[in-house]
Amino acid sequence: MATSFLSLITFSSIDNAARDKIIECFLSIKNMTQLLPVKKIIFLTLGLISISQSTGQNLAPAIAQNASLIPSEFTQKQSDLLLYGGPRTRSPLVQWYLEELAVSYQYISLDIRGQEQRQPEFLAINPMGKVPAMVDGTFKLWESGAILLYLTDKYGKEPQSIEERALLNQWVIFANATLGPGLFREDRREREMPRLLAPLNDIFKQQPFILGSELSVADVAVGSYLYYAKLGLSLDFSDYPAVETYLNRLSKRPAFIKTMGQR
Ligand SMILES: N[C@@H](CCC(=O)N[C@@H](CS)C(=O)NCC(=O)O)C(=O)O
Repeated sequence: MATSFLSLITFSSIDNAARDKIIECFLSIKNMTQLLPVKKIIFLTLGLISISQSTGQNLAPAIAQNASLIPSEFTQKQSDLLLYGGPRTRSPLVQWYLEELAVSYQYISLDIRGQEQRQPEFLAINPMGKVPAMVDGTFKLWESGAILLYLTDKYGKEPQSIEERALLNQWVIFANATLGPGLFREDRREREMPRLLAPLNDIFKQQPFILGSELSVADVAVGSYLYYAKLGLSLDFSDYPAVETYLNRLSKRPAFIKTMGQR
């Protein structure tokens, strides 16, 4: 909870004096162990109003803008997992998988245009300054594919063998290293699209998901790139009808609608 709240303060556009006062206020309230959470909220609200008056700064916009950073105790959502993303980025694909796995998490949306991803606080999480990035307890991880595979290992159905796990790696790496560039890089698209989509079409003619009858992390990785390409680049997949059907199937899933579908 403290991490989330301090992130809220750190990423808010308020001045340092106000920020220090808020942190001081938050920490003193947090340490009042005898107080019920609801009373803590009341105290914190009163504290923020008084800081707002004493510093002459209106804190409401900063807090409203960062509503997603409100810590778990306040939202009654118990989760140590923080996912950092931003508008018009690929972070919804990780959200999609978190929703499929029913893992509780807090989503922190960075202002990418405002370069929040280049601020020291975020560079301490991902020194490359890119989203998505994840913090699970004290563990930090970035690169969407690595995050997906971590989530599968921690929360997904256990692979039966090294070979089964290797197939998940294969598809996640394929999505990021081959399919993504093949569809999104204009200089490659004409040559790569038929080479990549025809075999995918053959797979989906045989089975509903990449590895058979059930959705796996492979579908989240591959399906999201196909979806981004179709939606963002208006690519015509009509030569690959089984791929179209596959995308329709994915896009009807509640976890998809809640995340990718909101993009
Ligand atoms: N291969 C990385 C790509 C990460 C990436 O390029 N993220 C973009 C958003 S989709 C970003 O953070 N851009 C901001 C920047 O480069 O400053 C992954 O899959 O996570």
